[in-house]
Amino acid sequence: MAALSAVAAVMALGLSGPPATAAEPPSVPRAKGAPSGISTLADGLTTPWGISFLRGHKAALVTERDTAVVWKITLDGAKQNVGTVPNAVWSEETQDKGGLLGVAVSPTWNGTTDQDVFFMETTLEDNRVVKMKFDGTRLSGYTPVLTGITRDNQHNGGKIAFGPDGYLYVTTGDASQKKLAQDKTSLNGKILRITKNGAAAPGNPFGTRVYSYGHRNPQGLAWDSAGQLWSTEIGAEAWDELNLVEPGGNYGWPTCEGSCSVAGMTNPKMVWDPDEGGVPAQIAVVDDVVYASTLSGRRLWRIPIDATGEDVGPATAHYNGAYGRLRALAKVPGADQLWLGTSDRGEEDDLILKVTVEE
Ligand SMILES: [Ca+2]
Repeated sequence: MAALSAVAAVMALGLSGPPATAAEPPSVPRAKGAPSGISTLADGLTTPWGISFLRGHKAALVTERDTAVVWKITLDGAKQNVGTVPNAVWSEETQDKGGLLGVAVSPTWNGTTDQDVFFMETTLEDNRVVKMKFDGTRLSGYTPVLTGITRDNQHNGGKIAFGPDGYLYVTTGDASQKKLAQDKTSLNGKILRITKNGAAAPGNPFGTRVYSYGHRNPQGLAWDSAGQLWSTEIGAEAWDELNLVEPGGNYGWPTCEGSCSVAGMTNPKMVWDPDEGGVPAQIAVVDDVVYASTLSGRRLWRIPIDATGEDVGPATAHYNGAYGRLRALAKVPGADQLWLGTSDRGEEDDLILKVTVEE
């Protein structure tokens, strides 16, 4: 019933939500994880897509989708262009879209003996995960580690993140070819789990790179305190999803969008109507509260994981429409804070916002 109540809460908020310019619904009580402050950390950006912290170094790498530029941004908001990732394509004219997507810094990066940073990009040939070196100041080198993921101008997935197990998780879209999502031999429509060399990680459910399947366009990856993986996914017309991802799980696409009762397919823990505050992009977890940024929804959702640890309670929406489309999202290591990026603001700069949440 928890899932149903979460759905009901979402629908209620969507239907009776505050005006698009309200900074925060007045009815939201102060609660664990409620956003309590927001400020601009950095400006002058163009569609930031990914954020990955250089742990212990008071800074993060931030990717720009359209320009393939990578910024180093410090906790104080100082911003430095550290280079570009080769071969990423983004063209409105030719509709070669995808661009530079996610970034993941090696968990043991120190700038000297470990300089590895990873990116996912859409090239003219494929979607791929690549490795570059970062010495703290400049990017160099370019080594593709996983190529041949079918490219698309829309459903590219693109999030990459190191899990608590030290392996790299990668979301891939179905490339607008629905059948690929159920094809366990395809890299598309999946969450992959790979080594730093792009090989299948040890212990994967099918002995391949596939960790879970039946995804349409998964975007967010984050782990809770129990080490469980959560992921947001953009659906078609009906429902977007928040999933609790188990190894080997089949998340339904294209047979199911949102919840259904097909044997062997795993239902989402929460769904959004894309027209009612949905189209979730990325997620972050702080103290077992999941936060989800939304694109057309233009709001930040706060979704508490409930006492069972396997379901979520009622969700609340914040900053409805105040900053435009919201995409890049990451927890700041060691703080009850999020970095949240605006997206696609055109003539207006995009921002990285700093959000503080209640302990
Ligand atoms: Ca699904």
